[in-house]
Parts: sequence; C-alpha cells; structure tokens
Amino acid sequence: MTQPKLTIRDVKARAVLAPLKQPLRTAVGTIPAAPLVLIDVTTEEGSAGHAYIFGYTPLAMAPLARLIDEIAPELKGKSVAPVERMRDFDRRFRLVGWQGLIGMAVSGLDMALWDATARTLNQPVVGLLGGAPMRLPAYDSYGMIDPKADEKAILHSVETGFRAIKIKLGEGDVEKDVTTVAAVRAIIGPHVKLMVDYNQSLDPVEACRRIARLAEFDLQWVEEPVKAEDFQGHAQVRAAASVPIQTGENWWFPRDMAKAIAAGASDYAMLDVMKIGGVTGWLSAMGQAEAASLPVSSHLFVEASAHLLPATPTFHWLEYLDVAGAILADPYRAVDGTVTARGPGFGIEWDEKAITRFMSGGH
Ligand code: SMN
Ligand code: MG
Repeated sequence: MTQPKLTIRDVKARAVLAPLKQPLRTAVGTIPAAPLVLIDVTTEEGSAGHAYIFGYTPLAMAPLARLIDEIAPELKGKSVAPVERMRDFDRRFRLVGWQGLIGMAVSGLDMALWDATARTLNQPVVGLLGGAPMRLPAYDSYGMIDPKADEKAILHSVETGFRAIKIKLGEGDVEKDVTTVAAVRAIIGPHVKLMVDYNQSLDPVEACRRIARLAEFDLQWVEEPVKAEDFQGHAQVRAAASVPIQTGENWWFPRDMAKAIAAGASDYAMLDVMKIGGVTGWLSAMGQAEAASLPVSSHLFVEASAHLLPATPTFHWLEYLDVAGAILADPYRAVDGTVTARGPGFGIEWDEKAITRFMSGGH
C-alpha cells in the first residue's frame, strides 16, 4: 500500500464543550463536560482528515484551538505524510518543549493527518498499520462512584457484557476506599475484573498502605497511585504492592515512556494517544512496550484506540469512556464488552448540528 500523494490545503480547529453522560469525578477534580478541540485537515486533492483532542479543562480549549490556528499556516502546502510532519514538529518545538498544550496540539494534528491518509485510501487507520479491526476487550470506566446510587449502572455494565469495570478512588480515607471496593466487588461478583484509579492523589507511603488494604479484593490493577511524573515513586509502590501497577496516561511522547520503563515504574502501560504523540508516537511507544514486555491499554480516545490496539503487539484493555459521543454522528459503542474499529480513517463523522449547539467561545 503506497502512501498517497497528499498536500495539506488547510487546517481548522473548533473548541466544543461536549456534554458527558455524567460528570467525571476524580480524586483530583471533576470534569463536568468534555473540553474538546476538533481538528479538520483538508487537502489539495480534495480529501479530509478529522480528529479531536481532549483539553481536560475548559481553560485549555481556546489556547489549544489558537495554537492549531497558529501552526496551520506552516503546514499549508506540505505533504500529509504524518511521520515527516512529526519530524518537523520535533525540530520546530525543540526549544519550547512539547510537554503540555503544544504536545496535545501536535498529537491532534498527527491523528488528523493519519485519518486523512487512511480516508484517501478508503481504509481504516488500523489497516494502514498492518492490523485489522478486532473485537477488543473493553472495560467500562467510571469516575468516583457511590455503590448504592450507582449499583444499577454497574449491574447494567455487567449485564451488557463488560467483563471489567474501573472505578476511581482517593477522594476520602482508606476506609472509604475499602468500603467502596468491597461494595463494588459484591455487586459485580468474583469473575468480573475490577480496576481502581487514584489519579495521582497519594504519596508513595500512603499508596502502599492503601493497596495492602485492598489486596483481598483481587484487583486487576491500581492506576496512577502517585504523581504521574514521579517514576521513582511509582517504582517504590510497585515494589511493595501485591497488585499490578498501571500508569502511562500522562507520559509525554515516547521519551517519557522510556524514562518510566527505565525506572521500573509500572507493570502495565496505559497509552494516551494525545499525550504519547498521536498515532506516530503510539507506534514508537508500542515498540518500547513490546521490548519491555508491558501489556498496553488505552486511555480515553475510544475511536483512535480501537484502531491502535489491534496493531499493538502487547495489547491489553481498551478503556471505554466516551467523551466525544455527543458530537459524533455515530458514536462508537461497546458490544458485549468489546469495541471494534471501523473505517474509513478512524471511522468518526462530526454531528455538525450538535457541534453548533455546543461550540464554545465562537472558536
Ligand atoms: C481520567 C482522568 C481524567 C479524564 C478522563 C479520565 C482517568 C482514566 O485517569 O484513566 O480514565
Ligand atoms: Mg487514569
């Protein structure tokens, strides 16, 4: 399959605050709606590429859209070739560094360029990567839950086929964590897997203490127990824990992953396609994961992750947490606890009426 000759004509960014089914509560803050920036690339040959990035806070939306607007003129007339453009981005942002908003914008552009390439060939992105759409095991990802108020929803997840559930912990003391996990384990039974996510809210000593108290509940993993950039702290917790440690959603580009692996920070790798460097960054990261025998799960970005995981040698779990469904014409759905990629491209089409409704700040 040869790379089609494609030339970038224009790049557009739109900030959209998309409703979520329910606010996403974490130990370190709540996300009431999804602060998205939609990216549309058009080419001289008449094709187009679409992607979105997740800003985490509405404060980031306008700056991200503006960043993409500022980068766009430098892309016009260049070839769509994502790997070449990533090489340019590496040099262009070498001095400023690409941790943060610049990296998020770069990754979003990378995703849109891969989408344009795949669409031109009428292929799913996974096909360009040498893989094929497959029914990927997905876990239903919750925020902080109230076992009583959320019992019905959790049971519905299991009844509709999810074989794994993730909840967030860390908002209260260890007793609250133990009570919550015991209640959820009772709801889902012994055969559905249970993951917990502390969202960086503990210090290493407290994390070791809490994980020891949760050991009886047969957890699949404990995620980001300490600050994401504290690789030594993660390694310290991992050495003491009887439960696998998961981290990686906040690894900035493949080089950050290499540092985490060198520190022995994690038993698993959770790649976030926006922070790891788009599709191009993911390809580099998945090679590192294979070499280090790290099972790879995805973070957010259900659609792109459904294309990347089948091409990932050590693929593990897909996180099913739909942040963009409200502005997609046909959101990805989990079927019997699995998610399958579709094309062309990432298989996403905007719902323009919904976007108009939720557009933010006229951007
Ligand atoms: C998470 C954090 C912030 C926004 C969305 C999701 C969480 C996860 O860490 O792993 O789902
Ligand atoms: Mg997480």
